[in-house]
Amino acid sequence: SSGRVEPPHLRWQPDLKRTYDVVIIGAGGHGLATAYYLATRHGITNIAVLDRGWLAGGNTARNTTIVRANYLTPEGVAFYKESVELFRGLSTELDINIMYSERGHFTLAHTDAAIRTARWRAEVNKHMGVDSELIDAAEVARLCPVLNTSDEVHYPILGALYHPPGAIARHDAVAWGYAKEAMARGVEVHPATEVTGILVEGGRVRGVETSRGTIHADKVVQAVAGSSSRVAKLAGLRLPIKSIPLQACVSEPVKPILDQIVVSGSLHVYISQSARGEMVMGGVTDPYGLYQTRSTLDFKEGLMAHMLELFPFMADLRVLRQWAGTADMTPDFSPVMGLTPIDNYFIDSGWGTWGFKATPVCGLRMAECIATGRQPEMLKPFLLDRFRTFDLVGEKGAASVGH
Ligand code: PYC
Repeated sequence: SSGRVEPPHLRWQPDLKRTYDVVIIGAGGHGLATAYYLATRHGITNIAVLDRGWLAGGNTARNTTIVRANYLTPEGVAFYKESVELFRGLSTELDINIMYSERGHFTLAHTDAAIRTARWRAEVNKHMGVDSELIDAAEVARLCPVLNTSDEVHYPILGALYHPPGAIARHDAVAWGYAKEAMARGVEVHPATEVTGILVEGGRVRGVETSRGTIHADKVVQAVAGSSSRVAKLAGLRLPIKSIPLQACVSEPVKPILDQIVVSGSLHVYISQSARGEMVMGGVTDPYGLYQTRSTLDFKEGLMAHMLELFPFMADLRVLRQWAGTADMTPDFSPVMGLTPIDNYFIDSGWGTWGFKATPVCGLRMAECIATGRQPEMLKPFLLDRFRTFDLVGEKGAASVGH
């Protein structure tokens, strides 16, 4: 969750060529996964992945590492189901231990409305072959005994959407694995290389201007999360995306006590215990748009008030680190992927508060889109054009994060 050091097998190429087949803007998990699948599934390796910062230093480093497929819409469930399947094989495929750990995921319900949504999600999930079930408070208490299920709280737990495949993973290792395997096949990764312009001629992309000079490319992809609107603007595109800070923190490490991932959409909190014992926690998005990754006292006070009701044992724990990422929110809470009005310019954005868990499937399907020039079936619901036709994919009901 912070303070990472890049492993020695990632060696940067000092020289930037003047021409590539594909330029990927953004060396986070999504951009690197896209490069990896272009190389391994489509034989395209003349690729430069550019980043104004460093490898996986944006939202890949800043999320709370939760992986799940318990979405609300059939489109969302199908998409994240494939991601969970890919995650399960990723340590082997990338030859790096991503520490994938299936914990079981609880979305607590404290109101009748939340119970209704949980039941709805469970039914859609089961229909799509995803393991989710609505359980009552007694079952929550049985499965997660450290959770305070008493009635003597502000918001008693009425039940939960229980999703056994819910997992956590070592987020940096996911990015490192994709980077190392892509680079082993000839892909170049260039940190400290900012894209300052996008070259478009006759409705088609031709390359990018960077802080290290002009690069010509047949195809250009943007995978820049919180910077999506700013980068798209360089290409002349206006996105229906707001960038909003999302804060998180970890406690000092303690011995294993919490096995599960526990989320309350109503209380705006989520928590899991990492392999090294830290309680990894997050809460609601900030109430305004901002390109800033500072932490606030207000966030921690709100988060801890609810956390202590759910897990009274945490009263003795101290906060060890805190940070924020920048969530690129769409109006329907679903991502934007694939083709754009500019030929050969592709977009991967709109992840809001759930991009990490999409890393493998997004990379795989974006690579397919870029290689074939066609929108893959699975990505059709997520076209940018849906905001023009008002064909939205409403996923707000599946958010773990309050907004
Ligand atoms: O979508 O599961 C999620 C999530 C947890 C924290 C932020 N997003």
